Amino acid sequence: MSPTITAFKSSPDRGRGLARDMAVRWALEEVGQPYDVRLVTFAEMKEPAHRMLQPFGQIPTYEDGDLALFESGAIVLHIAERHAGLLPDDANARARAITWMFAAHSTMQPPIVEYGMAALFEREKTWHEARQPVLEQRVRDRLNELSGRLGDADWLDGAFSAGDLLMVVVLRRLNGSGLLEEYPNLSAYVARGEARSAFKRAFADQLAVFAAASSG
Ligand code: GTB
Repeated sequence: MSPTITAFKSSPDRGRGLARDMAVRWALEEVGQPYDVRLVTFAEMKEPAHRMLQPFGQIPTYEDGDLALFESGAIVLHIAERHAGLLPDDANARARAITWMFAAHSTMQPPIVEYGMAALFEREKTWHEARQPVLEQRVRDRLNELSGRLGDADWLDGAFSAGDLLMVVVLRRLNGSGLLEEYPNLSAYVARGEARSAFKRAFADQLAVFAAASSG
């Protein structure tokens, strides 16, 4: 039996691959694990049945037999531990790759999400104009540090890993902001991730869902 994940029936990102099922789809594609998708509306995500799987009423979730998981990072880690291809065999290299997964979600993601949310939902607030440069600088500080660490390497620590997968997914949220473009090595890093065939398949699949919802 293939695992089943949940995703938006009609994603507010209009198929740009920014919703968090993207990381899970990409991980499953990287390891060659077929999967099913159950599409949910915003209303369905708030129903008790979905909250049994995801207590915060969000996507994505992951079900495989009697295992049910939520949190995209935990799901990607589970996939990476179950299948070859996303974590190195060497114990220390594996621990470092997992560290990069946490760095993506715990260190890079918060200022990036805060910046994106402000741009999307707080434009009309009286304090928006004063706050935006502060949020922008917080993102720049992190990008600067990450850029320095990546240098001219292809990936963060040797071969492509689940750490790179989550980092690329997080950095993609800056697409179109102009901030990522200030760091040519990070732009190239994201482009390298997006050029992977597994990414392309995952992206095409989530885009097809949005296209179907828009045409129906
Ligand atoms: N920490 C959780 C995880 O990583 O799994 C966060 C999950 C999450 O934020 N899910 C969002 C959700 O279900 C969808 S992805 N939101 C509904 C709700 O909370 O009611 C976040 C997202 C939404 C939209 C865009 N966008 O339009 O660009 C990008 C990302």
